[in-house]
Amino acid sequence: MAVFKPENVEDFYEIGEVLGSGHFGQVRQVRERTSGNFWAGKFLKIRKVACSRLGLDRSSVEREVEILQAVQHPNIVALKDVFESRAEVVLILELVSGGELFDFIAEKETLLETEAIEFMKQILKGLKFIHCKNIAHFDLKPENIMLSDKVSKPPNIKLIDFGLAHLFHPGEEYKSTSGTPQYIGDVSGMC
Ligand code: PIT
Repeated sequence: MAVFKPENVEDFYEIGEVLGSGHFGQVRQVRERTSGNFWAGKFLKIRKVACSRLGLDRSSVEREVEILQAVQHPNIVALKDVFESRAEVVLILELVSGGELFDFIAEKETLLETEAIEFMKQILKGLKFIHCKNIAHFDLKPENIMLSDKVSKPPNIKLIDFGLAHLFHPGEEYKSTSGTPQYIGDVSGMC
């Protein structure tokens, strides 16, 4: 079971600028008070009343955290810590400051075939790693493929947002919540 620290995140981290936001809440830059190091804090609102439309179920946050803890890989954003207060859970994640792969490509005049190959290799390495652990991301899109920083050459790909990810148990039937049938391929031969 995932352990969420019951302490106040602000006792340990200074909260900085907003990096992104969505239906779940916000991702903000945070600074660890002891080391001065920068991280990303994902602030998730937790549903307090079962019938409310606002916030996420604690169980879905627990699932996201358990999946992130299982997927430590250079091409997947790392989870450092999890804090929990009355109404929110804060995931402390590796800071990725290179922006979205989509914007990186859009800003360039040309993308060489060798560069495209390098990006594809890194994306597929990350995906192979999670698929071999029976985990499917289920929300892979340009916004969720980021670059670690703006200086590395070649840039390092980081897959983010495991909010919809699912851990499969072999032999168990998977019921899609979206109603969209999901094709589950057999990856065992490549792991
Ligand atoms: C950053 C910068 C940023 C977004 C993120 C991290 C988000 C990361 C993320 C979100 C998730 C998840 C794992 C990672 O499960 O703009 O450093 O929902």
